[in-house]
Amino acid sequence: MDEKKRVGEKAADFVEDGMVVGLGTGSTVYYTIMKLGQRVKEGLNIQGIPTSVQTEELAKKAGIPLANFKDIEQIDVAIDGADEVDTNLDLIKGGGGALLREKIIAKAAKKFIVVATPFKMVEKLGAFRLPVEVVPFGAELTEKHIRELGNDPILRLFEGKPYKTDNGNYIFDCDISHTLHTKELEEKLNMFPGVVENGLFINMSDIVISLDQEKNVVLI
Ligand code: ABF
Repeated sequence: MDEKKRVGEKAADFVEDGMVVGLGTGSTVYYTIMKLGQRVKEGLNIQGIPTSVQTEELAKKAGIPLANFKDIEQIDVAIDGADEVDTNLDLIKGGGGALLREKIIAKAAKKFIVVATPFKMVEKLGAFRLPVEVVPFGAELTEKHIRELGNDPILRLFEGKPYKTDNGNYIFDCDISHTLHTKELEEKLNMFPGVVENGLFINMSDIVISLDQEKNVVLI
């Protein structure tokens, strides 16, 4: 889609020679990765750190050299999509199931850039269900804890079976539409031992790339 392409490709402008780049997952950052692949062919020297198996395969196809965590000192910039972006630039992520690796890499990056078409921009987070990644062991118990918080967890399924993340975990998609304090919720959910991580990315984005009403690319 043209909007995703324009937003995704713009993010590639923030990548400079010698950088280690966190490569996000999804259909918008797809265009960032393709653009970076093109720039690599033209001589750009970067190393990518993928946030999912899917992105690892895409980056390899695009010709982007990949790094191991043990070989790098820092991640200069991470670029990723989002499911929702609010007016504080807080995010819901994880619709694609890659939230854990996405958060590890976004947190570690010196700069975190989000690529999001206008459809993703909201006043308040929560129309999209919040993905919460949980270990399969005792998942019923973890589900109960999340339910007690009032977040109506629904186990994500794939072909009739529990969906498994790249880390072998399950995802509960949770209703947070009534939540006013997202930072508090992010922390509360992660306090349950069975929860690995959740898709609230609060106070993490440095720049959001989107389109304005005239469809110009804008940096927010
Ligand atoms: C990602 O971007 C995920 O967290 C999210 O599910 C996905 C959705 O974005 P897109 O519309 O770009 O595929 O990083």
